[in-house]
Amino acid sequence: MMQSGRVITAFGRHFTVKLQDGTTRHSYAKGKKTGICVGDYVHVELIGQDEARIVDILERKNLLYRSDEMRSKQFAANVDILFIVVAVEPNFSEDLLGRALVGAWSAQIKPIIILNKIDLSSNYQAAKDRLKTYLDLGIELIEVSTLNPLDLKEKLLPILQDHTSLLLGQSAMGKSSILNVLVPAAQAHTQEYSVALGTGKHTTTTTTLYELPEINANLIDSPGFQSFGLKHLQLNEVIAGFPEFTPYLDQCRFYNCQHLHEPGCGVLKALAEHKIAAERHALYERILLECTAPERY
Ligand SMILES: Nc1nc2c(ncn2[C@@H]2O[C@H](COP(=O)(O)OP(=O)(O)O)[C@@H](O)[C@H]2O)c(=O)[nH]1
Ligand SMILES: [Mg+2]
Ligand SMILES: [Zn+2]
Repeated sequence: MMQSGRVITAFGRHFTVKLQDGTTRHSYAKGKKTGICVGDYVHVELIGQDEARIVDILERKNLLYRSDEMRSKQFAANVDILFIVVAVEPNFSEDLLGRALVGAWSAQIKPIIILNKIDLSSNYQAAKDRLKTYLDLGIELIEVSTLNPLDLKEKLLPILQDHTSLLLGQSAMGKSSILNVLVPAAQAHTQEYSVALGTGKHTTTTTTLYELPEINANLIDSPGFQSFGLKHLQLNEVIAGFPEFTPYLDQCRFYNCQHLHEPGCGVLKALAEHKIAAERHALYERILLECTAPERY
């Protein structure tokens, strides 16, 4: 019998699929089918009482990649909102924040920055100052402390409602603490798993989609996940990650300008006039060079 459902965990070739009746099934990919990931809507064939075989992936709204040392791997699909968790302390990386924004905007996902640990008041203003560049881009900022869980829920639950959101943050920003406030049932699952695959030992992380049924919300967490893979992006997708370039793009002399060294480039002119932040253009250049470098295997 065929049914539709959504992939809520992925672990190698093993998946958990939540069916429309609310039950979950341990599922396998049919034959050589690959590329199934958390957040995918799928068709399954039911097998026995509690297993299923995934036969089809329905069309995706978007698909996100995580980077590892070697290359990018797809890991989540059909995401509406990206929450980027930064903290008053320790200092957050602007490189990672900028990359997360490129990942979100290139995939038509709304980014929202969560500034956590606002109870640490002595460094609060410095953190706000470092965020100014991003707030000037029009990104929404939510300020929370996990020491005040009621306030945190009051601020975040209305945004989560009716959407699939992804939580991202470099370590020590408080991502697990926030997840545990929003989804108490997540507590047991936030550690990383290690499995033996074939002859070699690999450390693998499980991406999990948590449900908040009262508000029809889904929250995806991927332990150990700090940065999107961006190497698959095309030039126009990287540029979409730098919305402050937009007003100058039509001033470039060449229609295929990469805004790196070209004469008559509107973006470089704006950079020279300090209308574009130097660190932002430097990040653009780093990402673009990574995208055009050959992949290593
Ligand atoms: N003062 C303060 N500490 C926090 C807050 N949220 C998390 N922490 C602490 O920050 C550290 C890192 O938190 P954790 O949730 O493990 O961060 P993760 O690495 O991003 O998952 C832990 O010691 C937490 O207790 C907060 O709102 N205020
Ligand atoms: Mg954590
Ligand atoms: Zn240009």
